[in-house]
Amino acid sequence: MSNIDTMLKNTSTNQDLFLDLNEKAAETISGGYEVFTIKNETKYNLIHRIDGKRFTMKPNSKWIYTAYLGGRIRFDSDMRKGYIQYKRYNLRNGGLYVFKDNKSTVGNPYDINLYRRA
Ligand SMILES: [Ca+2]
Ligand SMILES: [Ca+2]
Repeated sequence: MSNIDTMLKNTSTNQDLFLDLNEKAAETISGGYEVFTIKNETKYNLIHRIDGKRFTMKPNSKWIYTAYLGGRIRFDSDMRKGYIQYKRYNLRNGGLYVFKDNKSTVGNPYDINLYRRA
């Protein structure tokens, strides 16, 4: 990997914030619903639930969701069959979230996570 590639990679990583599990405490829902965007930057078809409803998102897709029950997402972050590691986040109105490979877990090249980009 060239230095430029490395720089771009670092820049891109820094723009993605780890989700705050305590966002729930700070959020105020206006108008009774929340609108947020989720992108899938992994190579997987990602199954996830938002407020209990099941969705499957193909790689490179970008969806805008409207959530009426708080915008809580749940997904299996371990892409291996036979391994389930659920993650749950409370998404917020106006947020942009991205599914990406989780590079922080060097021992597991098969896990993904959801990161906040805006
Ligand atoms: Ca799995
Ligand atoms: Ca929410």
